[in-house]
Amino acid sequence: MTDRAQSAFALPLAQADPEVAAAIEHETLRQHEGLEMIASENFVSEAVLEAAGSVFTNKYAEGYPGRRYYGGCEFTDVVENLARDRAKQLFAVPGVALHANVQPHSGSQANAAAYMAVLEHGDTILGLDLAHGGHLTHGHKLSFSGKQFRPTFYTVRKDTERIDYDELESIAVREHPKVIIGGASAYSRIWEFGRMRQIADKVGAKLIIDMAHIAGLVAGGAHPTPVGHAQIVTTTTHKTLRGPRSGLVLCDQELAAAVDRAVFPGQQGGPLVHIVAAKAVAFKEALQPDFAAYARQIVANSKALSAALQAGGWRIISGGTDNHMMLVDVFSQGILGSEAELALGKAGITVNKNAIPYDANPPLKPSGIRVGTPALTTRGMKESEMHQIALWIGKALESRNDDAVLARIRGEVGEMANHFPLYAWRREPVTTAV
Ligand code: DSN
Repeated sequence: MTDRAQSAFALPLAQADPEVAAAIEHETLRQHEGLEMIASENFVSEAVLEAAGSVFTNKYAEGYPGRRYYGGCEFTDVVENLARDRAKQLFAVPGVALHANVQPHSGSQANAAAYMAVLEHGDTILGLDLAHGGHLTHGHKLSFSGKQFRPTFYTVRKDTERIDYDELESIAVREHPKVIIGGASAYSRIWEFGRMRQIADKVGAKLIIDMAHIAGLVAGGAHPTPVGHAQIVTTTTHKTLRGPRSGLVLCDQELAAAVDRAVFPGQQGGPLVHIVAAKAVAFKEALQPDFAAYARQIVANSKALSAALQAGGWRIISGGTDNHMMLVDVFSQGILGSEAELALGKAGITVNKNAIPYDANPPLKPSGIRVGTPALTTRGMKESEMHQIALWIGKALESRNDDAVLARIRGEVGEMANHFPLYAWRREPVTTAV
């Protein structure tokens, strides 16, 4: 390496690339100053952040520990084995011989691998309709899952806005799926995994549960586990589980070889070793006793927020929540989800517009917003903060066309956020408007 290249190589980001450095600084401020209420987002610990930014980003490691296609994998094997062992420990169920694959880059790739392990092209799958809270990879026509397989769907009931397991059973009997998929991106009620396995067994299907949204609640004992019911469980690692953005597959030992082959070389090449290392750290954190308290507090905060919004006159889909999130039917008060997202954004509260079941409005201008509590719970907020946030949400939506009011709320939000600091290097109260 020449001296000139050597010196450029060693520059800190702020000097090497001021534009990217500024964007990171602004994003840091945004995360610190606002209220992050997107149900699928969270804040990782300093330790997870450090592992994700480590020199493992430089390493290729196709294969699995002890069976690699590259040299120099001795330390990669250490972190991948730690991640696998900790994932198994975290989701252990007595009597279940669990296998873990920690290499999927994302939840979508975890799902693709799960399907590849047990399905042939053209097989029938049965998942929760995207318009009723399901996920793209559960059979949507624009996703690989809807193109490679024959997708069929179950929905929530119109009156209860909850899954009707009797109806799911009738659909399964009629459609003969080879796989039934449970799990959702926008469903606030407890899943009956045992009932789903009975239905799957009745029609000769395998049960795959995508627990991405609730994995942290499962790990912390705040939601029943799908392990022991589903033959394959997939998840992302960055939502309630509070790890880096990535994926994980858990399965029975008898499917271990098929799942491993489906992840690599079936779906992916080299794993992202820095992210595998960060997953190992996150799983260790989730194994600590205080993670169970965290998971319980996420749900307590969600219930408190839902009740406070209802007290303010807002309709919550299915009448409440059992988990980390809720769907608010803002259109019942004449407001589009897109308008609500914009107004709340101006007030420093980040949520996403979301379709509600049986939505008459289009996806980009739906009737609802999705609101979640995992990230604010990580910051240490509790029920009293949720009550205040419900008041701000109500005021911001009511004043959605009044930028002065929204700016005033944003100031109050920033003040509260400063009492719940995020990262050590961002501890000083932030006053700079971005
Ligand atoms: N995009 C994720 C969510 O927000 O729920 C699901 O993958």
